[in-house]
Amino acid sequence: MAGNAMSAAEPPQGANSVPAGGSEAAKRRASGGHKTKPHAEISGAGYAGLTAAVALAQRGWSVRLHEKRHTLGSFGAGIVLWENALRVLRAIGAFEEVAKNSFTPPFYETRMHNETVALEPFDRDPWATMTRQHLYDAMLAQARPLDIEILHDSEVVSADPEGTVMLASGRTIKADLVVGADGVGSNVRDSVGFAVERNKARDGLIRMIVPRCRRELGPEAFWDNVIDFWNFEPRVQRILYVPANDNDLYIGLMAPYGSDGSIVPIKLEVWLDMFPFLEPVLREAVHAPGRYDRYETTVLNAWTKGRVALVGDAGHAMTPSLAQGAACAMMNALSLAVYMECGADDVEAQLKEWERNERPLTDRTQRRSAKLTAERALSKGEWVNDELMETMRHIPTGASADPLPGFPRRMATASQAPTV
Ligand code: FAD
Ligand code: 5PR
Repeated sequence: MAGNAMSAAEPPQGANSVPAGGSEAAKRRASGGHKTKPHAEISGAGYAGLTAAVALAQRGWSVRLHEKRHTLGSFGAGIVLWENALRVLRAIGAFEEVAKNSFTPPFYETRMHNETVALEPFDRDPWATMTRQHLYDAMLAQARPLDIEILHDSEVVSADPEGTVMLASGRTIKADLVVGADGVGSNVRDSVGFAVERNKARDGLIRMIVPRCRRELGPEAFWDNVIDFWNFEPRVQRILYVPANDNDLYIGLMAPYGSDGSIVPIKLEVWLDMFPFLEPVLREAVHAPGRYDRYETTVLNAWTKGRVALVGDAGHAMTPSLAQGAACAMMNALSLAVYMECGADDVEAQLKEWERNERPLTDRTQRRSAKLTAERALSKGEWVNDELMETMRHIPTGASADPLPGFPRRMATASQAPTV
């Protein structure tokens, strides 16, 4: 299908499908008026693609962003963002809007068989929970006033190192830079040809948004915490309970691949017999849309080839144990734009520099996260240390080191929380 430009002249088709860039900008491009600007084609309007688009446009690039789906939006229910991701959001101008409808629970609690084994206040480390849609909308709002053309129903079929992208519509476009931000199944990656090492974990999870059920759950203050409920007996099942704002609860139901716990819609009895105290939430979860995703790590021989750069899950998908997949996607997309301040001439050399300097931290993060996942080590609640927090505390290239206004924040009820 042909790509459809969203111009300001078209009415938005709902919250997920809003115009970005203006019709004036589109007209200028159509008449070739952007020739002095270096030009980027980006495949995939997820968090990586949006960050790259905004950061490149902020640096004087003309940008076209292709999204294969009909609506712009985000799959995956809720998300936890740490300080590094919040810093990237500030750099692209989305921090204040994101912070508004986000939450910071008083504690990050870990329970084994419903006994508290860890209770982390994170007094030093800014973090926030939110729905993915809220995060996405705030990022998209930053793209709107910039010189970015967003096309929905526009699938990138392939690309080549000389900077050409081929669309499903049959159209071929030449660019100074091609960004493959098209997720773990990236067409850009697979068509350009990178060696991919894939590691699937034994576990995966179903993610959903359900109502907070605050009253039904009970009066205890701990229902405002993130609570990572692990059970190893009689079988391995885990519920990650994450208040995302006043109304929405993000839950991740983890179970081994192929087990009864991986079935969607969830089988109530499979979860209720191990987590009876979450009954109101589980009854909601039966009807909530969700999908089981097996955890996966992908490591590539390179992130760049010629004028092509891969960013986000296309280049470095990781398990979520450290909650750093989207954070690394955003960091690498921002730093990519910083390296592209060179303009069109030096793109290939600068991409190599970008990968050489920026990649090692992501590599370490992937390894650490995969190890935690493989060992189901979050169940011990002992993952908070300087080594594992390295990525969260990293100042992203292109972001300010100034403290984030309002963070770390303590929102409520800390004094009523249980003691370990
Ligand atoms: P995606 O989000 O996959 O976006 C890719 C986009 O490209 C999509 O919109 C897709 O439709 C589009 N697309 C695909 N192919 C094409 C094509 N050929 N042409 C055009 N468009 C295309 N990270 C965190 O930081 N914190 C967390 O708490 C966290 N929790 C997670 C929990 C789970 C269970 C999982 C699996 C991941 C979690 N992550 C977390 C990681 C995070 O979700 C991903 O790393 C992040 O979404 C990657 O963003 P992306 O933009 O690279 O890819
Ligand atoms: N941490 C977070 C998360 O969303 C998940 C995990 C850890 C913030 C998955 O939802 O280990 O599965 C995890």
